[in-house]
Amino acid sequence: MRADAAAVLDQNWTGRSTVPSRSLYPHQWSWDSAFIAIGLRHVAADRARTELESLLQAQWADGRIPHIAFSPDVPRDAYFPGPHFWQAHAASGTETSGIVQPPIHALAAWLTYQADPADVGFLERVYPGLAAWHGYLRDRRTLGPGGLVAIVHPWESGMDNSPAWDGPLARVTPAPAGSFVRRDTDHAAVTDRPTDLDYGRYVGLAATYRDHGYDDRATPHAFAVEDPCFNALLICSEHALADIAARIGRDPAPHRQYAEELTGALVERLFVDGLFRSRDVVSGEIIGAATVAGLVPLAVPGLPVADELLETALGPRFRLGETRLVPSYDLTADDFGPGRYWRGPSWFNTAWLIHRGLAQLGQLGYAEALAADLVGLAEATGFAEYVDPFTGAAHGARSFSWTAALALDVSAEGAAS
Ligand code: 9WN
Repeated sequence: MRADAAAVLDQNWTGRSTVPSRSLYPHQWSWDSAFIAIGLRHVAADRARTELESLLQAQWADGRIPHIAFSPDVPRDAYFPGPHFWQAHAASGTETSGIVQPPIHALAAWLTYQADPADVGFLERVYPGLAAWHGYLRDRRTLGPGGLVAIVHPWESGMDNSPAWDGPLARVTPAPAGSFVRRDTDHAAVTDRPTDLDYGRYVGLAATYRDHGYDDRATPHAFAVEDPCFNALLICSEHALADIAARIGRDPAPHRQYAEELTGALVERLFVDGLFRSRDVVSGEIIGAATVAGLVPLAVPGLPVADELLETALGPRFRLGETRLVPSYDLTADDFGPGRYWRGPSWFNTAWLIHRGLAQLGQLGYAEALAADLVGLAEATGFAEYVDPFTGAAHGARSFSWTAALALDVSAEGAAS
């Protein structure tokens, strides 16, 4: 498995970064690169560092790390929405998208450093960019009253088609059908992917943000949501940033303090009936849908409600230990679909995050079983993008980079560190 996983990462390496999939996603994606570095560190620590540093080359002057850094070597229409749609550039000149993805990068940088602790220079190089990234989120994306950060597009969650977005998305005027051409359905099963109506709404939202210069204060955000996965990863990364700061002789205290503030707000604002939910910032209402995003806070160090959350993971909605990996959506929901994008199937990255949480909590039986499932399924499916939570059947892209990287990580010694 390890040799096959390393071969996937070799095939998907472009010289400076790793594409998630040669067919479906031929550029550099933000949170993918972080997960990829977490696995790559075990086989090529230099490439793991380059992966993260090349992503930081795509950072904007305002601190945001865009969700896609476009490769100049790929045809401009290979992925939609491509560079001509976003019309956005990093300070370095790299063409990028204008939205973001969950901030797991500082955690990835800290884990990458631990694979080769002699290279403190790496931490010195990445710390300013990572701190500016968190600063952007804190200063520009604290849109609601409670201190949590908000996403302004479903793609920013990394769980594009989650049922949690259906309510807030219903307010969004879709871009007219025929005003754009999807490319994702060229490479993946149409029945698995988002509907044309939802896709039109994604495009409409992104166009509005673009037409306001990606200025968070000027844009009338029709979609603004506090997502538990996004905020949990910001907390994990603030703890990692504190560790990085301490290692390079800077003050860790502000990072620990922000992590503590966010943890309090996460529990107070989003923990409802044993699970973290999203909150719609526009209406102020909690969104009821029970999704895997609500289990990701298990990875937050010192989470005060971890026991209750673990009960929910083991209960009928997710059946941890009885299903393959962790389903993306409530197994008891009427609209659960085992193959529908982010509406039922299991992903390897969310399983890795929950595995990390279980290991931190000392739940080693559940953690080891999940790790074994992750490695076994990665190999059996040819490193699929996602799987059916009952049968383990492969869906989406194959030779998918984060699947290979995270299987490498959990099979490596000291994986939970
Ligand atoms: C939009 C690249 C990305 C992942 C996301 C996943 C999917 C893109 C898409 O692929 O999103 O960003 O076209 O559906 O949902 O988590 O980062 O692998």
